[in-house]
Amino acid sequence: SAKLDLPALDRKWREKWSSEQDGADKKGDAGSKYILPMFPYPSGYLHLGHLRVYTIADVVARFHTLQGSNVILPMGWDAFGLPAENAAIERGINPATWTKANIAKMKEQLDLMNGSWDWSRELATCDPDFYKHTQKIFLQLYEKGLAYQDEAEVNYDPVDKTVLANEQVDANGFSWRSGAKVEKRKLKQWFLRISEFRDSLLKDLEVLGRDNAWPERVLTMQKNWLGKSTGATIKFPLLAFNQTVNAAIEVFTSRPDTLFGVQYLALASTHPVVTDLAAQDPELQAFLDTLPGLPPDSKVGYMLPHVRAINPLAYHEETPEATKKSLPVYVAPYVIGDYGEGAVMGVPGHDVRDHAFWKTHHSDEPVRVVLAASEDESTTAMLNEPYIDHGVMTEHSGLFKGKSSKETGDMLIGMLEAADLAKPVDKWRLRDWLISRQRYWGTPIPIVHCGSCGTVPVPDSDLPVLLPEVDDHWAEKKTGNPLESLTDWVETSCPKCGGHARRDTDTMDTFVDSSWYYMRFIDPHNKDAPFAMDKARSLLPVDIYIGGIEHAILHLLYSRFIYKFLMSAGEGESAVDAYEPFKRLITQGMVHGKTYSDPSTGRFLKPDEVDLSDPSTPRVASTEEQAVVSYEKMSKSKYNGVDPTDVIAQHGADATRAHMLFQAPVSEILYWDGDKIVGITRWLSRVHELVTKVGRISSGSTPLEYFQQASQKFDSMSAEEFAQWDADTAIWRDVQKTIASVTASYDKVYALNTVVSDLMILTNTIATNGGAHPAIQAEAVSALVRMVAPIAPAFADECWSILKPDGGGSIFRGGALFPVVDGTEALLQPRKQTCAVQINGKLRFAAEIAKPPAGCQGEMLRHWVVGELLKTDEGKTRLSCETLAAKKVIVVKG
Ligand code: ANZ
Ligand code: ZN
Repeated sequence: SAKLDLPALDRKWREKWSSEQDGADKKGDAGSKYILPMFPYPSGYLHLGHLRVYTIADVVARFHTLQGSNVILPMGWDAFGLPAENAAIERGINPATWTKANIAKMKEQLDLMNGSWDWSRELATCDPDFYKHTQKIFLQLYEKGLAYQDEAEVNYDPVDKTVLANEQVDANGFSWRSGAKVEKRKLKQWFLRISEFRDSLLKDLEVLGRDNAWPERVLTMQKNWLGKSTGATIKFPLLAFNQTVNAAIEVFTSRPDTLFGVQYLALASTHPVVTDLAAQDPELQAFLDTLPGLPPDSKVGYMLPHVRAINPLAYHEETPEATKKSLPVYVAPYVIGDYGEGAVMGVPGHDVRDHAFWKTHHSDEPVRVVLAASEDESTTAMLNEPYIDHGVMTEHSGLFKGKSSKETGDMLIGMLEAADLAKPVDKWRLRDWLISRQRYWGTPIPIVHCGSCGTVPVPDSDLPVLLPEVDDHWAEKKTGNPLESLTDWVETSCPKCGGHARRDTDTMDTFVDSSWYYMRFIDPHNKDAPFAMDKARSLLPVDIYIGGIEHAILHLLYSRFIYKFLMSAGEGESAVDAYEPFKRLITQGMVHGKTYSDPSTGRFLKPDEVDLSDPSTPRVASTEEQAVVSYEKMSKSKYNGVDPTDVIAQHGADATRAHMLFQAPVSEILYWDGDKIVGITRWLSRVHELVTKVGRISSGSTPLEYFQQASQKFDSMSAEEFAQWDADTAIWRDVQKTIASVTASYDKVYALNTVVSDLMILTNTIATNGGAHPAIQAEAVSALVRMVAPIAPAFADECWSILKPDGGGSIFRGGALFPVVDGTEALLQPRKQTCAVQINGKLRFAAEIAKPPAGCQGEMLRHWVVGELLKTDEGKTRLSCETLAAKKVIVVKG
């Protein structure tokens, strides 16, 4: 047959799809399915990583369409953010222009991949129609006390007079743009009170863990980020020679059982006691000045000269002497300022960081061990490693010696609590969400500041607060946040008193936009509200969410928070549902590219530096040495990037899609080797040959009816009829098996690579069983085409048009066309009968064999029986071909 021109099929069918009327669809009745890949940032070009996630999403969506679901598969743009602002500054244009042009380009590229995107729902977060509602959601949070202002530290560039994002500060603490040493400054910033939702954010992870709905890895990361830690705060009274120091320092510990082993205290550099003392201690101040830019695990420390602390257990007379000694107090950067109490009790014997710190500052003093795995372990040895597990208390623990450490911890807290020296508490690692950005390209915060009324929300009727337009030279003139210097925009009147007021000049973190965009997709044109609640109730949550593991923490956590807030609003305490935005989460792996390097220098080779004249042994062109081939993350510096539009232009979108899926399970790294696509093209050509061969044959009856009839005359089949039946069932058994496995792979396990391999095997079965009844072959090919369709949609529609010339157009608009297992299974099994085997007149065994057809007689029957016996377990062990060949075989019928 003529060579299959896959790119031409793409064009032909894309045109048909876009010209077909939506109304012509046969709607399935399997309910709605909302399938969503994480929306892209419009960087301006589509890479293979994009292509991978969007292929997975489209394949899953098309599968559900073919199963009769009303599928929602929207696409939009995560269009605000720093990269656009930077790119625009670099190019001397404004971010809006740059972003819009990128969206147009990427939309074109996305359309090349044969995706079934519902563009009628398209949105861009930088569009006022969208961010008006981002502002509304902010104000709803504000009303409930969940958006508030507080002081927070920012990176400040004193030359550009601007706040920098963390990514704009290099590893040594210098500004990426001005090169100035970045300062830490305290500024009033907006926060969202995500901490209010931490209990349900933690508890509902359990729901997401059921049936592997979310990957285990993501659940663990979410859990760690929330970081609930159970323990106690403990007071250490101070022996201070300085009046200004507080009477006690409080620490948070998760291991009160180690209290006997405390050998020092350590304070964060921002601890109030440190701040107080630094005012009178220039040496301490000098130490503090060296801290910025130090790695967080640095073990430097400064011992406060005039302060010592007392272990609260010292007041108990049974406490061992060692524990009664007063303790040095350090300032140490390994203590985090805003975790717990910003202070730790240092236990070198049982904590890794404390151990390292102690060894640095007290290398000649012993480490005290107060618990061990068992009671009789020596506790005096100089340990090289701390014992960090729970266990049994040892001799340094006074009265508690021999008790379990867990029990001891509880008892110690109880004891100290009675003396007001401790309190059991939970601490969370989760901080409130700082959303203020001192940047132009984001959603303006809809607040005005009035001298007499304070912070005033912009009234609903004045929304959106539009981002003021800037010209292409906006970035040349000013440094800093351009919003601050746009006087016309900043100066406004107070909505409350009408007096003079100033707009808030911060914009929101783009994670705010992406925390709710998936909700907007279900009601994208709603003018009054972010979305209608009844639509949300029927179409949310998202059934399947697909995206990169890099979003495993922040994006998903913020989305879960905002979803819980919006969906539970109004229901208050009575809300019992676990409100979760994404029922199922698939995290796709990265795409790595084929990379060549020079074995002698290790340098990556450019395409024209590689000699590929023998593709099996690539060589360094200049030296003819064999080049080293590896797969690496695609990047410009490794010359291993692949432009998906080139691949699609050459091989067609369908083959590209099938290849992407076939090469690796969705969650694993895909090692991209474009040379291998030809294997896929060959397979699709074989499918196409089968389609043209069976053409428009119709069986007139369903396979079920066909095999039912065959079953009725099974006992009287002639040998020829039986041979026919055998070929027919061989194909149909495989079709049935493949339908079951492929459906499960598409639907439950997302094993899309095995979908492709299963379908390849079925193709082979059909091609090698050319003797089957043409109608059965045709049915098998039809099922094959419908199973291939989600992966290779244009190709499948082409095949469908050959099989069903007046079937009403696209396979995807015909309702529930995905094949289902049809109940033939029992009919496809040959009838069995018991066959007793005698050898030399003695009964040796009996086995179940397939019943021979009626027309099978004489020599043919002997062959049949022997052949069937040799397929059975007993036959395999008790008979051998040689015995059978040597002896006379007599078949006694019945
Ligand atoms: C003494 C101790 C002994 C500790 C021991 C651990 C093991 P999680 O579970 O992550 O909450 N810690 C407390 N506040 C800190 C701060 N601001 N910066 C750095 N570390 C801090 O960790 C709780 C433990 O982290 C606490 O328990 C404390 O060290 C330390 F064998 O107290 B522990
Ligand atoms: Zn006012």
